[in-house]
Amino acid sequence: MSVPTPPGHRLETDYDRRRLRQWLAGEAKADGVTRRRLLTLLAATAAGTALVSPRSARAAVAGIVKPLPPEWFIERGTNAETRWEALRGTGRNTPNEKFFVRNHTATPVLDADDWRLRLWGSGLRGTPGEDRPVEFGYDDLRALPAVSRTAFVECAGNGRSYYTTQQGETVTGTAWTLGAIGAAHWRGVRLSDVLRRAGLLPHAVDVQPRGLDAEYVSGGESLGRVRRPLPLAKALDDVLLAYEMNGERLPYDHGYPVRVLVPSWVGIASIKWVGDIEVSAQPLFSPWNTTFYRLFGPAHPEGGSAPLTRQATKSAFELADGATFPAGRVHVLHGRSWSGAGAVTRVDVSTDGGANWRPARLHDRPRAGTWTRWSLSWRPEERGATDLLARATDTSGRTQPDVAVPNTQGYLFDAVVRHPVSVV
Ligand SMILES: Nc1nc2c(c(=O)[nH]1)N[C@H]1C(S)=C(S)[C@@H](COP(=O)(O)O)O[C@H]1N2
Ligand SMILES: [Mo]
Repeated sequence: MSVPTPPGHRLETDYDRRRLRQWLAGEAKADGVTRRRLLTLLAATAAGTALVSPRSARAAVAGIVKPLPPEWFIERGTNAETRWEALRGTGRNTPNEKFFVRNHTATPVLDADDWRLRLWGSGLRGTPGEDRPVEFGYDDLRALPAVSRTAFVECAGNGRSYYTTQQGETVTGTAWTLGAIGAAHWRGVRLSDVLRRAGLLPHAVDVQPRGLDAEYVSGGESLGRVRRPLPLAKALDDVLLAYEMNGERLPYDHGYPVRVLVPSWVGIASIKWVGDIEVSAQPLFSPWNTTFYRLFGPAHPEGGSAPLTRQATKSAFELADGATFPAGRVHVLHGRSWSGAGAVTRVDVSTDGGANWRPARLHDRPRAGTWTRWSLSWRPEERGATDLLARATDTSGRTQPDVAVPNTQGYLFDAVVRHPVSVV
């Protein structure tokens, strides 16, 4: 595999984009040029790149700031999926530059010095008045006790394309394979600490963080800014307001300056670029817990299931689709398995399309909220096409089924995935 050129050394257009971003982040000067104008330029250079060079067009989804080398990412509309083969040899956590990006619109390049987090609503004592607002600046958050947590962020639609390719179902949404997940070491403050400091009232039931990215338009209608209610019990349990990712300042694409991090839950709960949090004494609703992120279809209640919470159980090989293996030699297959319901403690692998299974060797101490790496050696003798399969079992007793129960929006695909390879 070729090594991607370091960011910023590739093309002049990259340099332009970077400079504009630095200005937007307050790191460079551009007197007399409005922010709006520069945002327009930033969008234009992203689009311009596509006209200049097909290679960098593949490497620049408009609206994502970081470089997206095609060796690491598959572009999917406004999103970038991590290639599993790019995780081979990385540690337990996903390097920030390889972490998938799921954007409803585009990454806003914000300035921590201007940023404020506003908490408001009927569930707060707060400041007298209807909205009872309380504000925290970036430095206010950094001054609170810091906590760290290792957790994956995974899109609820990760693996969606297998509903179609393995099960023949028609589903809507981004056709992810298995790369809409990453695990990281996050550092920030407890949401519970911030809520208590803001004057949380005992009758509060829901909190709703909202992003500072642009309003999301679907079918010609604006659904407003990305927001999704979180039950207070979860908000007080293990949720962070994160400002660091793997020891670095949170990258722009992953929510700079601050994102919500909701361990084990569907990725949509982990609101990036959080600007305000409504704290409510009444249950809250948004399109993201009504129209989206519920299960619809014949196997589910009329009107849909309850709003999605925990992620499914899944496994993936650190291999490209169609990878080739010379016959008559020993190969070591590597992969990872994870679950939103507990730690993965067992993984079984088949190298013959599901006929025979062997337990994989686990490389990590199983932990809830993140994945377990594993390996298995394989000496293929027969030349030709075969499928590799991996099946995880977690501490809650869940084992990946052969078939996932379908839903119209293709969420929570949990069946064992058939990974095609050939022996040559
Ligand atoms: N403000 C905001 N937060 C957001 C999103 C978004 O588009 N805007 N996408 C959500 C979805 S659907 C997912 S899966 C995760 C993806 O996080 P990542 O881009 O850091 O990988 O962010 C969530 N938080
Ligand atoms: Mo998502």
